[in-house]
Amino acid sequence: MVAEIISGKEVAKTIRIELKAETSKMKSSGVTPGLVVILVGEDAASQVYVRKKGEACEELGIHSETVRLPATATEDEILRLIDKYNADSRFDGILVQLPLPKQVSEEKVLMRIDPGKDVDGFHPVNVGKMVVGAESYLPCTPAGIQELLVRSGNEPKGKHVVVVGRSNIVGKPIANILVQKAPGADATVTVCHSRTADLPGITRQADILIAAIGVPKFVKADMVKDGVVVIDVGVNRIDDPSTKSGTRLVGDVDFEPVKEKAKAITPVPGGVGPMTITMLMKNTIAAAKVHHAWKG
Ligand code: L34
Repeated sequence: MVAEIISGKEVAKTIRIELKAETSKMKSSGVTPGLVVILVGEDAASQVYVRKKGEACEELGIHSETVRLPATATEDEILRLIDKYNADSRFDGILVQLPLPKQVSEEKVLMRIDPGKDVDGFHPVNVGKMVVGAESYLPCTPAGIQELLVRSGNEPKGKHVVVVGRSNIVGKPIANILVQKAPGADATVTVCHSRTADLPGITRQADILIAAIGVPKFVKADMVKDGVVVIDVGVNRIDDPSTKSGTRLVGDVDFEPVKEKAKAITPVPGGVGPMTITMLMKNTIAAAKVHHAWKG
């Protein structure tokens, strides 16, 4: 089997057209959604992601501001900034880009964000709502994965989904979302990680394999079964002297050989990444609707 390539870029484009229609309607009744993105430090990948978030806001008519703090910023400084934006009604969403420098507690920072403005879905209140299946802001990467599965005709219902990776940003939330008794979910979910015994034995059982472990080309062809659907969440920059920049983006999946066995697979770049950004836009628009009691 040679896999169909699931283009996150194309699906994201379609969703953005839908979202643009929403923001246009909202604007005509005087509501402009607003998002503030806080970026601490100089991490090169974070700079790229944050820039893309600003561009997506621009495209959809969402008011956005990016606040850049030096890597030496103190926890207190960041907490005070969050307090300021919690109280600023021009902003419906607040996002603090991760990772944060080591002197800053991620947990403290995320807990300071008003859960009603937590468009990342990282606040424990929203995490709790997600786990019990209540309505909440779903974390953007997992929400994007779910949307990509459904819109590409790969409904998770009744399927064995194997997640490789247990981060708070991807592994844990996607497992929770897909195990829910709900449309677009209803899967049987297994979560594997760095301490899993016989990991290949488990990944080979996957109907849908979600690779979010952060190791370039970790998933090899002999770790998947024929006809698997592969979602590659990894965004790893590796050296490649044959390119102009000297580097190249690869996922957590050994793409070429795995593609030969899979039914469908997401590429890197152009797979999950653009979906993450689009789900952030969706959450920001949803938050604005709540804040303005907008019924449309
Ligand atoms: N708070 N921190 C917070 N929220 C998030 O949702 C994120 N994440 C992850 C890292 N930290 C975060 C992102 O925004 C990962 N992430 C993210 C966002 C966008 C892309 C990848 C990861 C993306 O657009 N990727 C492009 C390639 C970008 C490039 O050229 O480097 C792609 O096509 O995959």
